[in-house]
Amino acid sequence: MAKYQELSESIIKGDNIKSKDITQKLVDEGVPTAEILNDGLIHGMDVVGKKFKANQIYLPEVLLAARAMKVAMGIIKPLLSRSGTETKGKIIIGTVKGDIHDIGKNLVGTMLEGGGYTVIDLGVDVSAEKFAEEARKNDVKLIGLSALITTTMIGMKAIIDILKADKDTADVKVMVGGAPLDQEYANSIGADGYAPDASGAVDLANDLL
Ligand code: B1M
Repeated sequence: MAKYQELSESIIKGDNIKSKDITQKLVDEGVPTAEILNDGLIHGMDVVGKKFKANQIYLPEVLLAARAMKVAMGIIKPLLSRSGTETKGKIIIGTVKGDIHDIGKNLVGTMLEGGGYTVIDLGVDVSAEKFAEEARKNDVKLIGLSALITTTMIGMKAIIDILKADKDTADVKVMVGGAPLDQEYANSIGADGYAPDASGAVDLANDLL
């Protein structure tokens, strides 16, 4: 639809003024947040990824696209998260070591908050030791790992192994996600679950906890 195409274009062109204005306009018009997110913003970012892969654009353009996405996300984030409701429990999330992609992880965090969980976001480039330390400190029952690069998703197994090796964290469940992952990979590293997208992560958390 034209309204989403314009929004996608603003992400592809890295125009953060347009991405902000169009998102705000769509919100004001009462367009469902999920449609703004999936048909406009994420669709635009998918095109950016394809162009980057095909060497049609380069890192600076991707950074501009990420900034345009972040600004738009700032508008819809409060609409995705639910405030003032009782929490269903604590979940730690983070992007694994060596990886600085955080747009998807942040979206997962926002949706989990919207789903009623308290989210402890460790940020990006998080080591296995840090995940284990924070799990012990915060007494959480679920950790969510995100990875966007094929070389960093391999690090997820080390995190699961460290958690399982310590009696204090052996029962902590681990869910994984990120563009290069699938259910088969999640099974192969001993993860308790895999979600393909942010809303799937909420369903999975509800199942696991
Ligand atoms: Co990067 N990058 N990038 N990048 N980047 C990818 C991932 C890449 C696929 C692009 C490409 O080549 N087509 C490629 C990886 C290739 C591979 O692994 N084989 C790549 C590369 C190579 C790199 C660099 C190495 C480039 C370089 O320096 N030469 C570098 C990495 C640096 C590092 O991390 N050490 C790099 C850097 C960057 C930027 C900084 C410029 C920027 C990131 C900005 C930021 O995140 N703050 C960036 C971006 C924006 C991308 C693309 C274009 C878009 C990623 C994104 O945000 N998508 C990406 C191409 C692509 O994926 N199409 C690409 C939108 C987001 C909503 O989706 O993150 O998939 P996604 O999250 C989804 C699901 O995956 C899922 O839910 C989310 C919502 O639906 N999900 C979970 C994610 N985590 C989950 C966790 C869960 C459950 C679901 O449970 C816990």
